[in-house]
Amino acid sequence: MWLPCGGTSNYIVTHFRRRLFKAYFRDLGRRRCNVAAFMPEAAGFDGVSDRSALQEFSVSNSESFWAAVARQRLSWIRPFHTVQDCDLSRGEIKWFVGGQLNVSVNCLDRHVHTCPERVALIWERDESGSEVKVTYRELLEMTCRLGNLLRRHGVKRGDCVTIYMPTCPLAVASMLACARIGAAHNVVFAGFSAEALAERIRDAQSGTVITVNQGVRGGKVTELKKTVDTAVQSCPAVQQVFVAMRTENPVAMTARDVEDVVCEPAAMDSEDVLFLLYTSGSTGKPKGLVHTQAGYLLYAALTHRYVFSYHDGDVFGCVADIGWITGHSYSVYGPLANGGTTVLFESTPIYPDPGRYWEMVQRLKINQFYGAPTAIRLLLKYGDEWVHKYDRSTLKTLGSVGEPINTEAWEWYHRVVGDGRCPVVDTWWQTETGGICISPRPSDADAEIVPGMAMRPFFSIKPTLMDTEGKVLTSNDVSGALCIAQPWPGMARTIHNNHQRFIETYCRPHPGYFFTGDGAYRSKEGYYQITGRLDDVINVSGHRIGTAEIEDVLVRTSLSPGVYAFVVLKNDVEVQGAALCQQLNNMVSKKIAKYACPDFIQFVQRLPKTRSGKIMRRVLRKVVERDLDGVGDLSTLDDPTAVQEIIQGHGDLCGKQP
Ligand code: 6R9
Repeated sequence: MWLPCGGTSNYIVTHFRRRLFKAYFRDLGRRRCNVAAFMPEAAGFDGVSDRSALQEFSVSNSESFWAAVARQRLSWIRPFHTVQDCDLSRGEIKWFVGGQLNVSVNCLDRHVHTCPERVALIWERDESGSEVKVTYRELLEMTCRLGNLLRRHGVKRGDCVTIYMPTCPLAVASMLACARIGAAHNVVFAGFSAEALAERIRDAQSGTVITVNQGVRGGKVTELKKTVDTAVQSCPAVQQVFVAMRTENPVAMTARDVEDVVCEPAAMDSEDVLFLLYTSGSTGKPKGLVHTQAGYLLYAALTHRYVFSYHDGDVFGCVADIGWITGHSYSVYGPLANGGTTVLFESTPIYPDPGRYWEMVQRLKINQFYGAPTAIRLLLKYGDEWVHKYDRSTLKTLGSVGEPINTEAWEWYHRVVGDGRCPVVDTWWQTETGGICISPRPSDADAEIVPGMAMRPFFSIKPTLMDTEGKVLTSNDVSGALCIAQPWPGMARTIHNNHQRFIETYCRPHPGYFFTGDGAYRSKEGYYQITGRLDDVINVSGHRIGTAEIEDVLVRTSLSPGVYAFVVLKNDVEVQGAALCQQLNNMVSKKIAKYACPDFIQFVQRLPKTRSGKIMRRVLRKVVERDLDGVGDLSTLDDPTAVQEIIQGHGDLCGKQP
């Protein structure tokens, strides 16, 4: 329509503009409101109107992002004055400087004020069907009693307490009691030998040990107290050992003095040590990675909330042992900081039968299930019936952690366990990173998830790939060494008593970046896929290739093997020997390239693994190199007889006795 010049037209145009503007702002308001409903802090971030803007903001304004989140999500005794003071090249990392808080108050007291009877812990005991629930009020009482007990026995702020206990409420209360009185904890996996335990107690200079009389796992009793007795013989600094009775109901332990249930929390500086956790190094001694108070807790809480989409009232089922960083961040600190209900799993995936996880999901009405690919692969072998038997309709998110999850296992997890309706989050992180760094979620509800890919960086995480010369790879569809380009609050601060080793391992390889030691591929779409430890990269005919890539192909045959190729067969494999080798070689040749075919394939019963299921590849390499003196730290090995079998088999295969 033609409009004459003059007032009318002006009016129409302005009116039209106004309507347009209104609509525009309404829409903006809605988007803002959406992103603020997703994360309330986002309302205060300039220009952040949707989730991708929020992600960008968190990376380019990481200080403002973390400052807002820290103020909103932690209770402070004294506010911080400096958000961060970091120099990655010198390995100096400080967050929330000047701030004081108490981690146990953040995990307990503030929830006791609002909802004392909410269940904090569900202890899924080894004996299936005998779970014990512990409310926030009860857990605070247990923690305070233990805190007072430790204080009465001279444990002070800055001391280190070693906890050698199975996954149970008392172990959690012990961790929190340390946090309450300002002592650091050092949880040692209760499957480790006396020697491994002693080494960790000595290195941590720990004067106090907390343990239980006996452990029970998979129906087997282990003499934990006896192991401690043996260990402490070579630990002159140990002055006292506290022993709890595993058979006692922890809730029944409450009949003591009334004053005991109050334990004054220590005001801790943000950068005081919260805990040490030992992880095996590639050579020599295990490393005691050090995490501090505020940054670690905040990072564990935020990742727990957003990666798993954890909401109030959900039951979170992380089946990791508390002796692993996964148990620290996602069975204890993350869920409790968020006031959540968390499952403590004491058993194994196949006790009393391979339906254990799913029967538990049904009985405890678990909403998020978080486990390791090694267990998923094991259960897959037993078939779908064990899963179908149980109602899994409460499940909303499935998580995987610890190693690359191969496509077959991912698909089974998604299709069979999750009935194809739950997002599967393959979460990449390390003891060093404190919490999840790369994971498909958070992202839009309908954003694609690619099987076996960790995909997207978490808030403020800036992954960077380096080529072999140490140059930053900027394009997509490339592989390189995975580094993280800026500090984040959850990262480890040092290696206990060996800052030099910290610098050399993580800071020196790529100055200004945190070096993870893992390799990764960035896809055409910009998604990250972890290809495994860089020392697991093999160089065949000049091509660098991650062992995970070959494994993924081998596993997709109906045969299910491992690596070198060291190959573990499923029970029902009928083809054997040379014919089988040929078949495997053909597969690799077709799916990757001829050059990637293994020269030797050794069939083995099992592989040397750590307790958390990681294959100890350097042990395999040393066997092949016949350098048995050079195998390094074996203290985390699950079953040493596996190594003997492999040495024997290798000798047979190569026609020589080892
Ligand atoms: C949390 C944890 C860390 C190493 C890490 C990497 C491997 C962990 C992974 C993964 C591929 C994943 N890893 N998660 N590899 N995809 N989703 O496992 O800590 O015991 O310190 O091990 O585990 O190699 O560097 P930690």
